[in-house]
Amino acid sequence: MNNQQIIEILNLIADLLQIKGEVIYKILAYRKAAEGIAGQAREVREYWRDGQLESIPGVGKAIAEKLDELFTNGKIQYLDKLTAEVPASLQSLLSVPDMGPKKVALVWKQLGVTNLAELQRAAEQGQLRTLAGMGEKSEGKILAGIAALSRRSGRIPLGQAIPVAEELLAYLKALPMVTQAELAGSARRQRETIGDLDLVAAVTDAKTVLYKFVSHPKVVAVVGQGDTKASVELEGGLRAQLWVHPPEHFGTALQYATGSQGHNVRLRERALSLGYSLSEHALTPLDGSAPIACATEAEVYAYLGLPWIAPELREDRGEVQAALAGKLPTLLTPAQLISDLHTHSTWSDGHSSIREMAMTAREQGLKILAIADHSHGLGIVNGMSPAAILERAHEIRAVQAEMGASILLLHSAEVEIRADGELDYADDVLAQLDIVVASLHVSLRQPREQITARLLNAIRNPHVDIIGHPTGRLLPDRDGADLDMEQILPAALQAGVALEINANWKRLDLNDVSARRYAEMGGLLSINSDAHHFNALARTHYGVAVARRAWVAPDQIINTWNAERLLNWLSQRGIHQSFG
Ligand code: DGT
Ligand code: CA
Ligand code: ZN
Repeated sequence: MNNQQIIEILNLIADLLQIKGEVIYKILAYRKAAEGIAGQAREVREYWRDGQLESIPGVGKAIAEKLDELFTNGKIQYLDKLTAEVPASLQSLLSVPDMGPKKVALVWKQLGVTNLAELQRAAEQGQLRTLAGMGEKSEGKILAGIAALSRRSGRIPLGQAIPVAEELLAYLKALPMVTQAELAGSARRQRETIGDLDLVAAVTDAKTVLYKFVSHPKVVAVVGQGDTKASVELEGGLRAQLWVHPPEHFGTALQYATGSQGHNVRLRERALSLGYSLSEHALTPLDGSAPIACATEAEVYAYLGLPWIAPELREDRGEVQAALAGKLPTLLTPAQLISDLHTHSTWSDGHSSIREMAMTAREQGLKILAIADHSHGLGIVNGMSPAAILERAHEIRAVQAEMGASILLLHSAEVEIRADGELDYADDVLAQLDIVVASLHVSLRQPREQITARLLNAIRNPHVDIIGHPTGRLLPDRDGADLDMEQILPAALQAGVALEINANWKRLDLNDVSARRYAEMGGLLSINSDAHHFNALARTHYGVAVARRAWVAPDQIINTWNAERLLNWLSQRGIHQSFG
């Protein structure tokens, strides 16, 4: 139980009291305690252990008793009582942006609203504006809030789920009754977001392993538990399920649980055509002879006359046909990336110096690093003026001199594509840079035609080499710009511009589908960290996953090129007059 969770519990109590219409001082007591805890660097659990809960500002005797109960029993009876008194559907109204406990209480008591559907109806019928302290405007906001809520996918970015999966896997692998444990499902296929985590374990004692799984400290609720499978909810709302099998079934089990469902359907069709039925337990000959157990995935594919297919390709996007024809793509690996061409330093909104970035890049085996600080345009914080580019050049040269031939530093900028489609720097400024990234950050909601024209303008500027995070989307739920890719991709191809696969797991932009389209046309792509701190330089493997899911040949990723080839490409694109 960490401080953040305790704060949420105290605020929930306050919300419920407020919905119920309790006296205000009681409500404030919980809010003040939550604020007091928010100001603590130390864990509340430590105060509790030392018997010092009441030394936390805002925590009096009554609340200290409740916290004591929470640490001792894992729950607070008072909260259970409150949640029983206030209908759960009513509590869910709190998740509507703009619906605080005060408004929830008001619509409940005045209009009898107890759930989302009723709230929506009341707002649509103009009933909310009749309530004290509300008007047409807040009614509109609530309607927009309900719409936003229903658009939320409930999916979790891959980069957020993977660390949790790794922790669970390490925990399972440490158990003596577990001989193997692997990630499966969409997370193993490296989809950009995942619905839930799927884990598969080969075990010698199913019951004990499932029991251990549901008692992991991160588990907040057990959703289901059977003889071969358990499903849990983890801290933060992520769900995970574990499937256990005897070691001799591990291959079929892992294959099944990895999916995708469409890929599995194709494999079962293939199995049937060869006279087998395929399940998570075995390959069973249709002629009635004994089932064949497969301990590895490779065996499953081999029995079906197929090479092993990488999980990233298992989306029923032609991979089984390609495997049959011996035409599976050669996939990129993280070690093949030797440059990072979109990074920031303290010269714009980065938090590390050029020297720190260069040292870390070299430690990680990179041969080329482009420092691409933001341009100074409207709405961009701490961007570089053209004069600052010249000053920065001195510093890049000094660090380059210190590092010698071990790494090549490139003078770059992430130039803003302004709302009117113009670039932030004039052509003579762009011409001073070794390599130029152009990106959209502002006015992403322009109509399709306008924003497409804006990006086309940047693509056609001969100084621009890479389009950074082309759509501007943010995972899981903020859509990117409404770009017409049918215009963007051919134009980029014609201009010879590389489109970025931004490796930040909140972006992964381009996505796998557009990246595959562009690669099939013969276009170039660039996988970059967009690091704003030297710590973030290493995290390009999610970008590699997108490239793999997009079937991109490593040679079409410009970050696999050595310095000679990259510089050659840049000089053929002309225009640049290096500082170097
Ligand atoms: P998600 O969790 O929505 O990101 O996507 P997945 O692919 O992880 O799907 P999930 O969690 O519903 O199921 C995990 C795997 O189990 C899935 O990838 C394949 C297998 N599976 C689930 N349901 C079915 C099914 O109805 N038919 C087949 N063939 N496989 C299934
Ligand atoms: Ca899943
Ligand atoms: Zn950036």
